[in-house]
Amino acid sequence: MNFIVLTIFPRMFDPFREHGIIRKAIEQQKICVSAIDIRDFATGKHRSTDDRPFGGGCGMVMKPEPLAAAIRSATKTAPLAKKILLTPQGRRFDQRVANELSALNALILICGRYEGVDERICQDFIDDEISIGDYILTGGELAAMIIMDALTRLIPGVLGDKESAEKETFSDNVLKHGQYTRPSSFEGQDVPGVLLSGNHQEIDKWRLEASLIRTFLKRPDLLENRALSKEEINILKKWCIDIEKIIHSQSIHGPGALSGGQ
Ligand code: 4FL
Repeated sequence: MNFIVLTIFPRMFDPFREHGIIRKAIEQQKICVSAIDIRDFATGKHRSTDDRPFGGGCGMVMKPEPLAAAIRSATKTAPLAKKILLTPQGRRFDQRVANELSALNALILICGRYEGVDERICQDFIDDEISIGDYILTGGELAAMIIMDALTRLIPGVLGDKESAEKETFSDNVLKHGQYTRPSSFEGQDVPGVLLSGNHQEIDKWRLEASLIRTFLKRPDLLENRALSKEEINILKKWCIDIEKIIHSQSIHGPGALSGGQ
């Protein structure tokens, strides 16, 4: 995957390139991350990339000419690249969008700064607008890194055996169960015995149940979007029955039965 980032802070991407799986992916030529300085395409004495908004108001707007020139230059090196503007006004980035974009060969990621980008750029030079969440950053650079990071780990061969198979979380609308490693007892807390049993059928059962209950407690919204298997429905039904038992016992011996109070 060829990532071309257009930014006024290209050096922000140096540490991104130099660590961990991203670094390895670059070394293995699975990805290429080039950060192009929009200022290189600015003209005039001050090479400014921003200007005051027509109509007044606070903040600065990114000028159209340097951005257009930078996008045209990047498009020359990657003619088929999808041109994505990072902006809080874009469609929300999630694992689905990550999967969708990971099918592409090249992305041009345009990092806006200041109060925004001249509207004529958004209209004529952009294929897609993406937001990483409902908050305002100082610029799109971190959003671009997040997108590149999420896409890189989806590229076949980028994650080794040690890290792989993790693609499940979120794309399947269920959270991962708790994980444990040695020691089996840590500060008085023991690893669930079943995980030490070596019984893989029981371990799988425990993990599925732990995933489901965790999703129900932490992110019930995800569960609503999951196509539940028969086994999963049975697990949920078992909880329902257990909870009903508790409620039933309360209505017999329930609050007030002993104290006579409120
Ligand atoms: C981009 C926020 C993507 C959230 C300021 C400039 C942003 C952003 N997702 N804030 N770009």
